[in-house]
Amino acid sequence: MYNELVLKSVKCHILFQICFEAWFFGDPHISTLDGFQYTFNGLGDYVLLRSLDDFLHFHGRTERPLNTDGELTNATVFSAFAFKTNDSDSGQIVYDDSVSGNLSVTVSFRNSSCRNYTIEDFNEGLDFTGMSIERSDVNNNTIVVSFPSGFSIEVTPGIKLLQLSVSAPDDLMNNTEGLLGTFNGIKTDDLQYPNGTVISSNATEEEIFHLGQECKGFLFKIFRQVPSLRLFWRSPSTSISHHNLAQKLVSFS
Ligand SMILES: [Ca+2]
Repeated sequence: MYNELVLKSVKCHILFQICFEAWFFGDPHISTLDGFQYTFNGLGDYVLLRSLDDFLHFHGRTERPLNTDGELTNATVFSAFAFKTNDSDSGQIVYDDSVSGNLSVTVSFRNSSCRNYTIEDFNEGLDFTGMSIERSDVNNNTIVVSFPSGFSIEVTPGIKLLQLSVSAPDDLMNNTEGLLGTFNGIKTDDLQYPNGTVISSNATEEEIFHLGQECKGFLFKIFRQVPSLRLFWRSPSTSISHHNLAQKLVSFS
């Protein structure tokens, strides 16, 4: 971890940018770019971060993992991420234990063709239009996606889930919405409905769950308005009908 932080600091220093980081683990515990931490139990596709100028789009998908008997568990975990900017190719990283390294990467090029990769393909790093992807030289299970703006994501496979770390340049401040928060240096306003209504940073898990459902609804509204922003082109491995079970999965205390 120490070496990783040093490496990021060096990278940011070279870019003359201050980096802010967000991260989350399984049964998603999210830490926003402003450092607000919460537990999120939504099931489906969500806006993790969208820049208000509509340039950067970063989505995440949660699913219910299978247990050793092949049955769906009552947990939700992040299973896929998708990302693009308005002048880049589109990328998708999916947890896939049938491939080496458990990460299946698909890049959809601006000419509408696409190609699949595994982590070994990024040993030397590959440059795409508007983004680059490389295997981390700190943790060789990790894929690092970097955009020229300084925004970068690191995806690491866990046990039937994906872990994520995000670095954002200060240029993104006052220009984000989504589950990674309203990035402005203020922790207490990170949980906002898409209409801008702020909910309390002391919100219950149930209130946060409903916020997440709004974020999901917002994602679908974006799709209706701008179909090209449907970043995921692979269906979830669990049926869409399972999304209706989301409420039942969460036992709010
Ligand atoms: Ca904030």
